[in-house]
Amino acid sequence: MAKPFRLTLIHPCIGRREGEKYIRLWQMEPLPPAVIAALTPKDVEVRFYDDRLEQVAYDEPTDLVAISIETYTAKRAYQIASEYRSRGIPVVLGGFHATLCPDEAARYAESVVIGEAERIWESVIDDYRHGTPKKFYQDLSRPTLERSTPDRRIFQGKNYLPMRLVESGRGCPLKCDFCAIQTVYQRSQTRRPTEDILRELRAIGAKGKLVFFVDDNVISNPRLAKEFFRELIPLKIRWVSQGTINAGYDEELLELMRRSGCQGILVGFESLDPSNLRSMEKAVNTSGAGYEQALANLHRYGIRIYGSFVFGYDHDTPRSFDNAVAFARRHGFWLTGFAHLTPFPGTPLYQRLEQQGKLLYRNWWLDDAYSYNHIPFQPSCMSPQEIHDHCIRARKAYYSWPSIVERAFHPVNRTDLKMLASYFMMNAMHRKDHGLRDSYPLGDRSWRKPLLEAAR
Ligand code: B12
Ligand code: SF4
Repeated sequence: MAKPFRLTLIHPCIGRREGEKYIRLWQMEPLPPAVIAALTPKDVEVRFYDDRLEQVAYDEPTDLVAISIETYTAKRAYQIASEYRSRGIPVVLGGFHATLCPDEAARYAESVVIGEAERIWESVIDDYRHGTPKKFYQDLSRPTLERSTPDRRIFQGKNYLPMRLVESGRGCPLKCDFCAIQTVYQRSQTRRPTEDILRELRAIGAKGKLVFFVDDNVISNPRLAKEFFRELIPLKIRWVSQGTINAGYDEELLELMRRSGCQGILVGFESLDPSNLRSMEKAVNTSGAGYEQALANLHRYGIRIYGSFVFGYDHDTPRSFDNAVAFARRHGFWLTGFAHLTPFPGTPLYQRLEQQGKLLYRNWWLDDAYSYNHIPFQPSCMSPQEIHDHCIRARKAYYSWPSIVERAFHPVNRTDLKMLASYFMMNAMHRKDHGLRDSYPLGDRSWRKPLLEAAR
């Protein structure tokens, strides 16, 4: 009998400080390797290592290694790829960063998958089985998501946060200039068949549990979102997701969100300054009746808010940070992100900053001088250091105990004891996170070899 083909899937961490373990804080089940496992032919032997939680067994025999990369994990992924390739094992890279920078990824791997894997992954396996691999695999159109139910068997024995991650749709039709989603999915969205999602929710025993729909914008097509939420009601789950502020202007949508178990959504407010919102092309935030009205409506339906702000646009001043903290506290946001603007490769923002000569590194994600929370471009409004310091200060103020306790008393946060317990746990995790991650290295600092370049 022929030996089975062996595939090793890897989910890389961002990096590691010399001699230290990775930060043990936000580790949830990673869906990309589980979807790749589901697309892999059944006769292939699949193993999975999560580099955030465990040591990768480089010497374990395998025929092919597949690594999912994001921009923040690219350097670490290339280190892992080099380890395997120095042992003669071929590596395939895929995911967001491989799609945004395929030529760069191709320097450190035998093959690169550009875009979504649903229609092409089987042919990659087949080519490797027959010794005829190609350098690039690309699906130019968007696949349907009928085969995208993750194979969660790869998570067995790994200790993830209890929250269940489920995809209901992929992509977003909007065009915020900083967002990698709009570049990768070309401002489009696809949805998984509702039956598949409901089956998956039942299979993972989601009733009564907290589910995170990882969609980039769960309400971007209100008609389809409403149909989906109607179908969700009988399952009696509790869910959180990501969406845009216009959800707050549609009472029918809000009612269905509430009835289907929505506990909260992450909303990108990005800025309180309309000129900044115009430059980032976030028109959805300036249309409609305004933030105040939308938030009052969302809260009336019991929907908690994870607010997200970004700093570094031309009209930001030190006061913008204080205003954002005050706004988030006044509205009792469950959680809030205060992030600096990050130019991800391939985005309109990156191209603009590059043309203006404002990028401080050639490829910040690979540069040894760059680390997490550093601002890789020259903002017009303040110095990179000022933006960094104000972001840290905003997080400290927002996650101070007086602010956490004050927000806990907001009516939307104190209605449900289970959610209140989770409120304190999540806020405490954020409080810890901002100190731990500051200046965190990209790539493992103890890895000193040069990255192994592949044949072109
Ligand atoms: C859930 C999520 C998180 C969770 C992590 C969950 C976990 N598992 O631990 C949390 C909230 C903690 C998080 C954190 C961060 N995230 Co995040 N996150 C997501 C989100 C919303 C969903 C990811 C997901 O599960 N997708 C579903 C899978 C199935 O889709 P997929 O990854 O696209 O996979 C398909 C293809 O890309 C391809 N593919 C993927 N991998 C591979 C590998 C191979 C070998 C092949 C062949 C194909 C392939 O095939 C798949 C099927 O078609 C995405 C946005 C998104 N829609 O993907 C952002 C996203 C991945 N995150 C992003 C970022 C920036 C971050 C942070 C850095 C934010 C920050 N500043 O701290 C952090 C740190 C990330 C880290 N790596 O440690 C960016 C990455 C951008 C980029 N250029 O890399 C994204 C794209 C969001 C965005 N708006 O731009 N995140
Ligand atoms: S709404 Fe969100 S997902 Fe959509 S383009 Fe803007 S930032 Fe990206």
